[in-house]
Amino acid sequence: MRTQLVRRQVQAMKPFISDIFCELDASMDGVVDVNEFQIGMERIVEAMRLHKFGKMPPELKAIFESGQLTELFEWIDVDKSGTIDPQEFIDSLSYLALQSAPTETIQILHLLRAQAVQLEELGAYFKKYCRIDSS
Ligand SMILES: [Ca+2]
Repeated sequence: MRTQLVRRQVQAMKPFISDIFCELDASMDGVVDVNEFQIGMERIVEAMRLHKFGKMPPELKAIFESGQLTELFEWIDVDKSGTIDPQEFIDSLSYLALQSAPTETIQILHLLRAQAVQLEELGAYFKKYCRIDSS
C-alpha cells in the first residue's frame, strides 16, 4: 500500500529531521526563528559533509544540500507565527523529501512566494493609487 510505504518513509526520516531541528534551535526554546534558521542551515550542511547525522536518507540529504531551504522559512511556518515548531519542520521536510523532484518543488514554492509578494505590492499600489484618485 502506498500510504503505508509513505508512512514508513516518514518514520525513517523523522529522527534525522528532529536531530536537525535541535541543531537549528540554538536558543533551545523549542522553536526556530528566521535568524536561527539561516545561520543554522550553513552549520547543518557542514555537519552533513562530516557525516555528523549518520546514515541519512539520500532524498532528505539532497534537500539540505540544495542550499535552497533558507528561502522557504515562511512556507514551513504554516501557522505564520514567525517561528518554526518541530511539527511544522517534520511535516514540511518529509513532504519535500517524498517529492520525486524535491529541488524543483522548492523552486516552485519559492516562485509562488515571490509572486505572492508581487501581488501584495500590486495591491498596496492600487490602494494608494485609488486613495490619491478619490481625494
Ligand atoms: Ca510556526
